[in-house]
Amino acid sequence: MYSINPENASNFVAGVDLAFFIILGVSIFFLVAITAAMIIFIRKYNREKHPEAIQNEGSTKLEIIWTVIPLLIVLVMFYFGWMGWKPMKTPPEDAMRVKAIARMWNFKFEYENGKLTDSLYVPLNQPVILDLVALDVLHSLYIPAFRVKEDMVPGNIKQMWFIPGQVGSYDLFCTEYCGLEHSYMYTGVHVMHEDEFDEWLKDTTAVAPVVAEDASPADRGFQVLVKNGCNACHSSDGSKLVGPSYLGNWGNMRKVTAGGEKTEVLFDKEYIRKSIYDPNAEIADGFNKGLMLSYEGLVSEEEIELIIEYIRSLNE
Ligand code: HEC
Ligand SMILES: [Cu+2]
Repeated sequence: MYSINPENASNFVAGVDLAFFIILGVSIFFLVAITAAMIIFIRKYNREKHPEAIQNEGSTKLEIIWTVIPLLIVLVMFYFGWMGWKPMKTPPEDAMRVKAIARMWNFKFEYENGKLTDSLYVPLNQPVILDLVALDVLHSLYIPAFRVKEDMVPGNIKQMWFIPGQVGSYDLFCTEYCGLEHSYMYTGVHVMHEDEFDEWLKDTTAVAPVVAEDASPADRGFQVLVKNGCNACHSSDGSKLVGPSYLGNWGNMRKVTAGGEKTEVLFDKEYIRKSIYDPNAEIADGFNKGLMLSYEGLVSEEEIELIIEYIRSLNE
């Protein structure tokens, strides 16, 4: 149904590369031609040979030539660019859908059965539509090997689609500067054979973090923090990142701003729970509002218990 060149990583490679090489070819041609004309003119019309300058009062013929020829060239460029770009905007109806969720500073991919992963997995030769969700600021999802790139705009879910054409792993990263740890928004897309992919998709345990069953609650709590990308903004050694460190606050009084007023609250279970589900209700002193988003629905009550065990263990 969908034809694909097996040499290509996606169905868009041929179209984008054709436009790219045509534009590159035109540019190289003019670079050489203009440089050569300059050198020839310097030799031919220099002062020794032409002591008197000649004034040309215009030439309609020349004006038409240098308007029409460039116009034709840019129209050729436009045509190939358009032909490479247009199919990107018309995804097929029967494509598989994956939700790509970006937040400072990681990607999450959610499949139709609820499976959640850090990197993208897709089946070979099957069209895939990504619904692009940005939770906080502008991000942009870029898969260079597939020749696809699209901005991710908060409050405006855009789509991107492609048909992977070759089994393998390719780079996938954020290409819109989105803050301090933008460069960490770097992961991959893994193209698998269809039967392999179906097996993988069914198995919802395969990507659960590898933590030993008998690990202590604190260790499991740390894994929850890793899994959710919390450590991009919070350290465990007392250093100040985007948010406060986990270290040294447990059981103390915390200066916060709540409802516009400065107060103090006890740094306890309830405060941690509230900080995760409703981060902007009480803003820790010295930090900014609006950077941390609620993890309600992403981090469960049980996982919060484990996080609390971890934060508490830092005091020991
Ligand atoms: C984009 C950066 C960012 C990410 C990601 C982030 N946070 Fe935060 N967090 C902040 C900032 C900034 C504050 C301070 C402002 C506030 O209180 O809302 C904060 C505050 C907190 C506090 C209160 C700390 C204190 O000392 O008062 C806790 C607890 C917390 N975050 C836990 C988490 C957990 C757990 C996660 C992951 C599930 C997480 N954060 C992800 C930025 C982030
Ligand atoms: Cu980003």
